[in-house]
Amino acid sequence: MIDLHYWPTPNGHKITLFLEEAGLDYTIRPVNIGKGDQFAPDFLAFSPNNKMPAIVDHAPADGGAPQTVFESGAILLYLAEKTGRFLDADPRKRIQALEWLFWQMAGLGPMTGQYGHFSVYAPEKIPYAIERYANEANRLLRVLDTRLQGRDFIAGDDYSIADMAAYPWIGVYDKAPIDLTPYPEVRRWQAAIAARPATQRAYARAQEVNPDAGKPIGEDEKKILFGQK
Ligand SMILES: N[C@@H](CCC(=O)N[C@@H](CS)C(=O)NCC(=O)O)C(=O)O
Repeated sequence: MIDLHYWPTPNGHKITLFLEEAGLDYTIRPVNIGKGDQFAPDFLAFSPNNKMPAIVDHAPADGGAPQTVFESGAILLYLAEKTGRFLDADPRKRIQALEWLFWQMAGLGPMTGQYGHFSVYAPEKIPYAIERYANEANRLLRVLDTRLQGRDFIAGDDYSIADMAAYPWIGVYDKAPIDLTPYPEVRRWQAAIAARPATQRAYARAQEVNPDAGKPIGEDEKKILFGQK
């Protein structure tokens, strides 16, 4: 049994995408980040960066004490190694999936997140910041589109943790949509993942946990999320 400490955001979706695909037994432990649950000492004890997702695996492969993991990329890698799924065992294929997993963690996620912050949430509109991150998000979409040419999925023929990391970050801001018209491969890939039954189950879980998932957040939540020093 795995406890998933989760709130329905793009980084949270990555892990429900995996767990639903793999059919692993898991319990969602909601971490309402707009209310400050991420600062609870018992959460910080295993997720010291005060962010979700994080997991506690009560049945780790070595049969020992529960294993905790924070950081969505590390969680995806942990789950792939635990189950032997969604990460090719062949070293040359495996490293390709990991390249793109790290690309998402260091590039697509943070840059798109900053684009969303300055476009949707920032109290003042700073054109330089919006343009900077819009350019970077678009550059990354171009990189992804090029990678997907001639491939069903990011790492090749098979759906992998690289796809699960990237998918939730595409088309994420309804209030500041990025036009995907120039990226036909991304659109084809996005539609294929959206149609997977496990994807639909994962996003249904999101709605159960927070029916307002994906909607703009309120002023109190902004203070908690963006007022940290
Ligand atoms: N690099 C982290 C980022 C996780 C992250 O940014 N989580 C956000 C929601 S998407 C969060 O928990 N924020 C709470 C806070 O910043 O206090 C990961 O991929 O797990």
